[in-house]
Amino acid sequence: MIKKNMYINGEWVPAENGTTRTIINPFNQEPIAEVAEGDETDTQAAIHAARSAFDQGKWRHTPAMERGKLVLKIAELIERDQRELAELETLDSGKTLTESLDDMKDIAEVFRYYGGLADKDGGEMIESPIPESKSKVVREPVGVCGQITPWNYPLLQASWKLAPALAAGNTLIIKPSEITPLTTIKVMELIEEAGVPKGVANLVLGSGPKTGQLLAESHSVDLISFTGGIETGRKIMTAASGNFKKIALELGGKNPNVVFDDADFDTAVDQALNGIFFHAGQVCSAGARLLVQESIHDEFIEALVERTKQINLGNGFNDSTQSGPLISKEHRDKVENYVQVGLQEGAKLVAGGKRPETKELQDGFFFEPTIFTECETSMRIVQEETFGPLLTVERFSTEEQAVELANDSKYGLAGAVWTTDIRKAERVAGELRMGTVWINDFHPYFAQAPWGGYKASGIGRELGKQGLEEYTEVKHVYENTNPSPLHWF
Ligand code: TXE
Repeated sequence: MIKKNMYINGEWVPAENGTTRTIINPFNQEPIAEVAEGDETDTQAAIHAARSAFDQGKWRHTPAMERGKLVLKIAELIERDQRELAELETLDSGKTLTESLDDMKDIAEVFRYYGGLADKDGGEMIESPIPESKSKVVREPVGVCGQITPWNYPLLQASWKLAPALAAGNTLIIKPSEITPLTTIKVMELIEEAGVPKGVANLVLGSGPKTGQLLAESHSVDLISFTGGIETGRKIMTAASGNFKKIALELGGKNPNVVFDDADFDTAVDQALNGIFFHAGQVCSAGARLLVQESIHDEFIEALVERTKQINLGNGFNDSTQSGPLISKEHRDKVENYVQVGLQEGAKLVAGGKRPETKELQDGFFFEPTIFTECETSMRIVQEETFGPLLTVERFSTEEQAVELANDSKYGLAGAVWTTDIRKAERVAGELRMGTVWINDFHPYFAQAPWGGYKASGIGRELGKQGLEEYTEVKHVYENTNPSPLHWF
């Protein structure tokens, strides 16, 4: 069994009070690891280490090019160990190994992108309106960053936070989800191997209320970056107000996938399936709300249901598996409960809606890919994030109605539009109130483009240039080149 500790001030340490947590495989509930379970005392020690490393250490004064090289080195180490990392991710999250291997490639690219970007912003001279003066604008690291990540893309989400924070010269404390810490622990080992100075990157393990909450509250932390659920996001925002620390929140979505009748039918069906059922719907940008134009509705649903029934659930380590289990018992309960909600609201269940009966899947947290048709926008199953393999289908007749329905949500993370009329696609993309809009595609994201949400989907952006800027403060330095008395008084 894997046994792991926390990484605080360059040392691997158990929890101060000796507590540990057993990590289980969601495919069969077998224990796979025993890890330290920290609390406020350990979190405080990590904050102190990061604070000292920022205030007294050399890290923030290290030339950006040197920091960039270290981040590039981490990318290389992730690539070297990608197989081990992918296997750990599949063990811990249940996702397929193919998917985990793809994640590791993306993760290495995220480190590589920010490693390369570290020294590209040399500040800016601006034209001062005052004679005999110089004015420049520079970016500096924010300071100590608290980073809290979820369980659906454990290492991917961590990489979006770790790489830019390090490239920009910050010190940090990362707290992965208590149920999926294994790949983040392994990457912290790689960060140590790469030679990042002690105290710069710290890892705390434990529950949200006992560790993450303190990161959000502490006045010694300058920035909190969180990816997770909307209710936890609200708590973090409130806690962060104590010292007005910078906040970055990614809080999920209920993302519309809009299909017009002139779309390439087979491609749109195939991608609608992928949009929702990829990783059992446990994706913040899952296309959980399908909006289909009236004229093709019945034919589209028929094709979709037929394909949905063929999805192969199983062990993420089997090549034939297309989708793994849900992450936990609690999470499956939540998804299962939404099926009852949908039925009570009058939606029509046309696929799934229950746990699979297959014998080999009984010990895992599996749930069948589920589709509800005849949904109304006002229904809870349409408005609330299920975060599981549950698709709701609404109908629309006109372009205006499609836009109106798609925007009728408190969320605004992502959405897609399918049509062969590119002018229409661009009009609709322009009207959607979302941080990402895909035209004739679903799910692509990459290190070079910003990711984040409008409305209740969050605050700030990760990835892209913006993802680095989030980890910087902007300073204006003004110099009078010919100082003389004012004689005002
Ligand atoms: O998330 P939490 P949960 C959504 C999804 C899911 C719901 C709840 O709808 O069903 O959220 O999932 C830490 N202070 N998303 O309960 O609690 C926690 O330890 C500080 C969307 O698992 O938000 C973990 O590290 N931190 C999402 C992290 O917050 C706290 C991905 C996320 O857990 C804390 C995951 C506290 N008081 C779930 N309480 C997305 N945006 O992609 C918990 N945490």
